[in-house]
Amino acid sequence: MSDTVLHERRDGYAVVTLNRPDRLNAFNEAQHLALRAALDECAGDDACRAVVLTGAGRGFCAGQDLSDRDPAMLGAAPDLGITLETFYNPLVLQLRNLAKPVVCAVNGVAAGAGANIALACDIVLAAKSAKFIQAFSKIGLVPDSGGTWWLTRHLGEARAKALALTAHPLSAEDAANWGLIWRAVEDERLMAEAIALAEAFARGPTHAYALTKQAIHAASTNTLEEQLQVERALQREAGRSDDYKEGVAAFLEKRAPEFKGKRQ
Ligand code: T3D
Repeated sequence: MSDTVLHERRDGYAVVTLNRPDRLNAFNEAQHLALRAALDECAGDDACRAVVLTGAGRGFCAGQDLSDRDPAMLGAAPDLGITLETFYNPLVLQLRNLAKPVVCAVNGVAAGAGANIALACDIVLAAKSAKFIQAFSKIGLVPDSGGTWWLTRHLGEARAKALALTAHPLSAEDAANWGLIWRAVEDERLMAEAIALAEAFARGPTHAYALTKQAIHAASTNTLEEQLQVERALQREAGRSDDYKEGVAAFLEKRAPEFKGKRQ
């Protein structure tokens, strides 16, 4: 695998690191392909029960590598609809639909698509020094990689529009206080906290986590009546799993559960 992404398998989880630190881990094609491959590997490995996504160096990700878009080199403008369709949109959906928890440890600036890829993860922790920047308007673009969706849903139109139109750098603490991310943590605690979450998830009921993700995703468009039906169907499935039997038995026996993370 290309070294634009580091993929470390640990006991029960994986740490995936964007690794182009001299470009603040901006995406070129190689990094896109390597990240997709790493996530595919995590998805196909039953023993990998959680993923931590982070960045090498002082940034998390500065979005698209703009040196690959230099008009002086390219001449005619590329069709950005095609690059979204080919690279960014599938990546967002891959992160969101991975059937195991994805923890994003935002170690530094997250700009453009880099901010929105972070928001596609299930739990976002950010170092207090990190910032989230919808940098698109600075270069005449529209927020992509789900940015208009996450911002509007999490923050409402007023804040979504202000962040997108001004490219205001949102501090990690404001992002947490506004409900855009889970928590802002001291810089030196970031990886320890992300790893602690992944270790806990690696011992958890993986299939129930996948169903929980599905239910929460469905809630964003469903009526209450529809959502109650979704919960009924997913709970029926969770209730048939060995992990559910184990969870109840462990509770009654006053011991810690030993979840296997399997579907059945
Ligand atoms: O094109 C398509 O396929 C459509 C999809 C688009 C998705 C997008 O993400 S569009 C948005 C692209 N991203 C940006 O516009 C952000 C550009 N970067 C910045 O605004 C700033 O770098 C930051 C605010 C992120 C950080 O600022 P700062 O002052 O902390 O760092 P810096 O000095 O600007 O950057 C450090 C180095 O990284 C620097 O290189 P150098 O001078 O040390 O050799 C800089 O050029 C490089 N870098 C940062 N971001 C990018 C980048 N190089 C290429 N592409 C980048 N996006």
